Amino acid sequence: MDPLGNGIIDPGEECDDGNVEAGDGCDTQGMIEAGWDCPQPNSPCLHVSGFTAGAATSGGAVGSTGGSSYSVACGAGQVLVGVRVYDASGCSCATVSTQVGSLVPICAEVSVDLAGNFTWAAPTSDLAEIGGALGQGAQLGELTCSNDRYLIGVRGRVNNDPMAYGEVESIRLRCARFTFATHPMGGSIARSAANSTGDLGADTPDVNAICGGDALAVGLDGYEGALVDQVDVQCAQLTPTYCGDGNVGVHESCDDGNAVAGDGCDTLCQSE
Ligand SMILES: [Ca+2]
Ligand SMILES: [Ca+2]
Ligand SMILES: [Ca+2]
Ligand SMILES: [Ca+2]
Repeated sequence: MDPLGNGIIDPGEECDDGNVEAGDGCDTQGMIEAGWDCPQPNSPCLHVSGFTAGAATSGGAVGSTGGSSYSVACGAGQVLVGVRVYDASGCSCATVSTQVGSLVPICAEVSVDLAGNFTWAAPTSDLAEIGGALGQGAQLGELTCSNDRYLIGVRGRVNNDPMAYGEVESIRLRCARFTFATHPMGGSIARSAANSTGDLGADTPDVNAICGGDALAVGLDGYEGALVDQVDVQCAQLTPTYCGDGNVGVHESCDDGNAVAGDGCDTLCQSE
């Protein structure tokens, strides 16, 4: 009997979904296709439909404690992809003319295409502004990771001028690409090396707060006084959600127990 498509994972096969058709997660040679997982032999494969973020832990901080603490987190199914930064309006507390007076975190929904590539669409939410009364100056600009990358940390310079309190003086984003490996449960998610966006604020960045492992940023904690005193990056590991497992995950509008299109619920578990 031909080992291909016999429902048993034979030597040289990564999967066997009981057929020799491609495009359903297990190809004509018994190899798992990009964006899919095939946890059960002789059963349909499951398509990765998105990701959920686990519990957040600190990736480190830029700046000093002081003022009041804040904590902002992206909503379910969302992660941080950027920040909007405002200058310190009317601040005579430092000798520098430009520093991070306030910032607004920007979140977007994690999505995955049919080939298993991570992308994000237009940001879907603005969270509360971080920073005090002096923070509502001119908009210095908006930094976002490119839409095939996600925020994994920030890099900034702390204001060490004699009359200052160690506020965040400048900020840049650290971004990385995430990919879903084409191997069964456990191969999961890999992260590329970080690249940087440009700087908003004064002087040269020199302090890193960055997520470790394959984690990415889902929120910001820290302290705010008249200015942004500290930014603490909150990080979380991603866990894939699957279309075809019968559970309607956070990125799915339906799950009819298969990852087949044409029956009202498509391959990424979106209603048709
Ligand atoms: Ca086989
Ligand atoms: Ca197949
Ligand atoms: Ca599902
Ligand atoms: Ca379906």
